[in-house]
Amino acid sequence: MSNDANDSSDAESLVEEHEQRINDLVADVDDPAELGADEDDGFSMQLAGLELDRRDFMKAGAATGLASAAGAFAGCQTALPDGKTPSDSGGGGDGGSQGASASHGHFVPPGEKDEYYGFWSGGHSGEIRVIGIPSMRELQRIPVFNTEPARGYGFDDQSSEMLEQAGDYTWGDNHHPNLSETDGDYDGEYLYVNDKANGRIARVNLKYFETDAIVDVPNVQCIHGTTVLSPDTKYVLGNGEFRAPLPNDGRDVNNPEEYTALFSAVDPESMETAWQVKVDGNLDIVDTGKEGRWAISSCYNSEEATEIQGMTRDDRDYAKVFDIPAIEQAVENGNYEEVNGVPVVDGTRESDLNSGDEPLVRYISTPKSPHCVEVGPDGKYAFIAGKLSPTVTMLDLDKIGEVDDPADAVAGRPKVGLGPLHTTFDGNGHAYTSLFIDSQVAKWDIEEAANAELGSSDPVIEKQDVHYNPGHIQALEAMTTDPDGEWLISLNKLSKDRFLPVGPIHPDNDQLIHIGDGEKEMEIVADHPAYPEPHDCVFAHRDKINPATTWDKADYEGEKPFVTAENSGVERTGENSVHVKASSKRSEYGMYDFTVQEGDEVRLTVTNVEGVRDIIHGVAIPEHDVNLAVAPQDTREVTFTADDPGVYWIYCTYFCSALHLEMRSRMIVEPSE
Ligand code: CUK
Ligand code: CUA
Repeated sequence: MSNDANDSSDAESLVEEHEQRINDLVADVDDPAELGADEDDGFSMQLAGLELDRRDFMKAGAATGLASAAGAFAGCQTALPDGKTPSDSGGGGDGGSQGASASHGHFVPPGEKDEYYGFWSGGHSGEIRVIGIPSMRELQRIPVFNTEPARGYGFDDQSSEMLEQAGDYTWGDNHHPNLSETDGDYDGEYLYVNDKANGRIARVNLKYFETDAIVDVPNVQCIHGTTVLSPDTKYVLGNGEFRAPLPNDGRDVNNPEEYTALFSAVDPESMETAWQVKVDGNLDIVDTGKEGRWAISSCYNSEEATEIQGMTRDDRDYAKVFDIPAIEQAVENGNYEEVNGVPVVDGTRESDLNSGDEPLVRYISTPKSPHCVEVGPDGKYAFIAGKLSPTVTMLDLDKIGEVDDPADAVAGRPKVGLGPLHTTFDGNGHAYTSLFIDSQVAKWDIEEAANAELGSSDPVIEKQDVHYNPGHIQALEAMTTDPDGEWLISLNKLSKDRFLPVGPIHPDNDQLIHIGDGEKEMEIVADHPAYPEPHDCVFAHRDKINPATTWDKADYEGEKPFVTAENSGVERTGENSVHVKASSKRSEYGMYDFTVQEGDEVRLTVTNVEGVRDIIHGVAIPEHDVNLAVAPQDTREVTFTADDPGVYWIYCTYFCSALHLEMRSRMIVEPSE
């Protein structure tokens, strides 16, 4: 096992080595063959009295000197009306009136509400974060693949059983939140998100802002790109990124050429895996057309290599276009192999199912290790960012089913800058692409790109420096058929010098950028530190999301009892088991104490009988790892064993009233003899 990257040990040569590798890999679209030698990529920025390669920001280890350079940088290109740099005009993003830009305030005064919900993936925190736009205030966190004491998630029986059945992992790496759609617009019902780490897809119920289902997708190790099938959420689609033996049961471990990547479709209601498609190469990001037929995935490892040198060898990879109705037909016709209970259809290039006029999967050559796929609001084009090519490839989705050679569906390929990762839209004919290596957002004209020569940079209208190294960017409702423009978020991977230092693990930096209707220049108005590592976010106007403010007990009728003060009590259910039921209200539980026997398995059911919003009662039992959070009209249950005799104070963990501290009960565990 050799790994060249470890050969040099001092920090400086590691940086040089990385730079060299990137320089060697970043392709020039005009002539990919010629790049990769030692030539300069020609990219530099002219600053007053200073010429600095944009990527020098990647190298700078110390904040010293960087801050001033960054200021100069931002100032040089982003001309604000008053000549200030973005950091002068509110980059601090502290939410005060000083924090709002002179021209485009994002400040939401006390007592007023944001216009948009933003749902952020939490990366390896495993959670979804709800952030108000434009204030950037964090409103809520929804635990998904993690456990969360403040919400009792992973503590009560229901959520811990769900996590257990979904593989019993202690974490997940969520990247791509997607809102459910009806008629191509957000219906406010559900949010779906992937777990890249363990190959899962979860569903969050937006009535309660709570995870209500998780599927551990069979036959894949990781689910990366994830999307719902527009326009009516027929499936949740997930890309298996890591190629592995199928099934991964010990066969073919030393034959990587036999490994395979799978494209999976999950039923959004039952949350079961409906079918999978085996493909050549790997699968990275996915989006769908607006009419329910096409799903387009990127592939960065067409080489099917197992190490970085091989994965980046070729100058071309693919976009893969899945024909959903054709796949459904193949499944219906029985043209599949069942693996671990799931129909797996063969969508490799050699497959018979791919030979006719209606192939299941169309392979379209694309430069080079592409990353994102996003379909524009009118559904005409899919935009595939080149990552190691400075271009975005536009696929004409109307043509895909008509042309003999799918390559003829390529409708444009503007050159936008170095390290293009993701594209978003303002609904007025502009695309915005994040440039990871250049640390910029490029705004460009879609129709001009369709008319320009491949590789032309003419369609680029403007570039905005961001700080630093953006991944996803999202504009308001950009994934619907009717984007709202106005604001764009750049989810920057690195924050470097932008915040007070907090040790060597830095926050990410989500920057709020005013784009208006796309006719004016972009303007950064806020920096927002984000706990690592959000990848993507999605926005919905507040009119489209209607959460309940208290529970509706009809939603759990038949599953859990509703416990009032009158029916609180202890019921012996077996020789070594009891069912304890208690109501809760300000400021007492249904019982001041209850008694169980040493060794009893205790099922504890607690209802919050209040109907007043925002009055939550907690249930903590010291030394038993018991922690419930019970919202008004909700009931939660937990099962544990009373192992050791003694007295255990039960207390409420939410400061619910002036008598909150007195809101207590005693669990008395009597010795067995
Ligand atoms: S991926 Cu992270 S920046 Cu998982 Cu959508 Cu592109
Ligand atoms: Cu109930 Cu504090």
